[in-house]
Amino acid sequence: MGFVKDRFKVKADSVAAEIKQIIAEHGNKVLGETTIAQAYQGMRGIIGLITETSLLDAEDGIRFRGYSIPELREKLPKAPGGTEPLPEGLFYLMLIGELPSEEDVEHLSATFARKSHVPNYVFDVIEKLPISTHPMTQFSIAITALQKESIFAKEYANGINKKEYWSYIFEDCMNLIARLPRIAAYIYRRKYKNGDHIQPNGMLDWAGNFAHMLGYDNKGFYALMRLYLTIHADHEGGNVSAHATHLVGSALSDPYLCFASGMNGLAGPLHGLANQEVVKWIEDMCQELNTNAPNKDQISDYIKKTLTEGKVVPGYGHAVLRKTDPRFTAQMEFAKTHCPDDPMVQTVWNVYAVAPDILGATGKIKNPFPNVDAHSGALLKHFGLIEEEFYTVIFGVSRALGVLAGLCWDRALGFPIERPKSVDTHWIKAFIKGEAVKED
Ligand code: AMX
Repeated sequence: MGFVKDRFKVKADSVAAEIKQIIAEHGNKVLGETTIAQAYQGMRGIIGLITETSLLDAEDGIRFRGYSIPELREKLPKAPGGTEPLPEGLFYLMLIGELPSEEDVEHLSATFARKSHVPNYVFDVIEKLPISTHPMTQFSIAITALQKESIFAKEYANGINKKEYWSYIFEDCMNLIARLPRIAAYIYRRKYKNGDHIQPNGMLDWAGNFAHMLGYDNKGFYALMRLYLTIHADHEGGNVSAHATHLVGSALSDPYLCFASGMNGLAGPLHGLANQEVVKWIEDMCQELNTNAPNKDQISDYIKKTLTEGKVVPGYGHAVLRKTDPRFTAQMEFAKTHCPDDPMVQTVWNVYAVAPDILGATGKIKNPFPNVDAHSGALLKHFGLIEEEFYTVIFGVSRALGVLAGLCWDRALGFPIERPKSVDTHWIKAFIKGEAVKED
């Protein structure tokens, strides 16, 4: 795998030594209290995970190894003549902890291209599924089928020293990342383009080749894919897709099994499926109002109606963020350059103009601002990728970069099997009364 793997090992050894010292000297220091409400309500705010790749601040948004999204758009290497960062560069940053050089990114692009072959039996598995199967289900099944290729699983079965786990996990992660665009594009072309598949172009970067295999060979779409696959890659460790990947990995399941689990979580409407839901919500609104350019009053009424019907307004709200998501802002800036007059893009902006006040006025929605999913669908639609059921798969291809870099760190740092304590409501009632309850 070459110098990236060697550099990762050097970094990981040094961080592992630091962590050992931190635990020895400060292991008993209290990180926070846990309340009954937190135990019942999704564990919000409990610090119980270590994720080295990125850190989320409620006000500032996501930072990857300390770098914000605007900084990354400026500092990460770009394709020749390109305007947006190459996601391979972000992967390097998350893995190694330092900004890559142009050569580092070229090396990763070439490595992914070289490793991208997908065995035919995976396509056969996809072909056996009904064409109507949701693209995320097809994606998850294909990733699980590919598990047969896991080097870690084979070596583990042969018997390996704990100290070597990280090395095989690393190889599996690289192979899986390399193969995902081909699998995703295959699912897209099978479902929406009559199985008219497009062969990979090994000269292109990871995102450019994905755009090419999807069938959108234009500069604007290449730029969108590079931006999209960069900004969706990671959002610290507690979100469902990252946490699921990490949790399953703690049982020493190989990266294929872990990532399929993460994708099954990303497929939920409160997580990654929200990008598809946003487009459906806008289209339903336009259909009901019989216009493709609803005005702000009409949009306000439709938001209120959605709330009255007990539904969520997709693309708004967040478990941690308390401001407009910088990933939304990055896409808005991209749209201002590439497609400011697109009717759906304009509607996204008009929703943004009115939704925060209405959602805020409910008094219960903690974050009335847009998240990443509020904008992405309108951009994809603009470039002709109109099949919104596929959007979460693109999110998933990107998310692989973060969660699999995280998995490499998990094994390199020797993290143990994850097993938080759970209790039942009987236990909680006894605890409230101050009675002792027997624990496992
Ligand atoms: N529309 C309507 N109601 C909303 C809302 C929204 N956009 N966001 C939150 N609420 C409601 C919650 O459903 C909850 O209602 P309840 O008390 O009746 O159960 C109440 O407001 C409090 O929720 P919260 O603490 O503000 O949010 P949360 O941490 O529980 O949930 C999230 C966060 C993202 C699931 C939620 O905001 C939501 O459902 N948003 C819409 C779906 C969406 O856009 N998801 C994508 C998130 C980003 C991602 O992972 N890709």
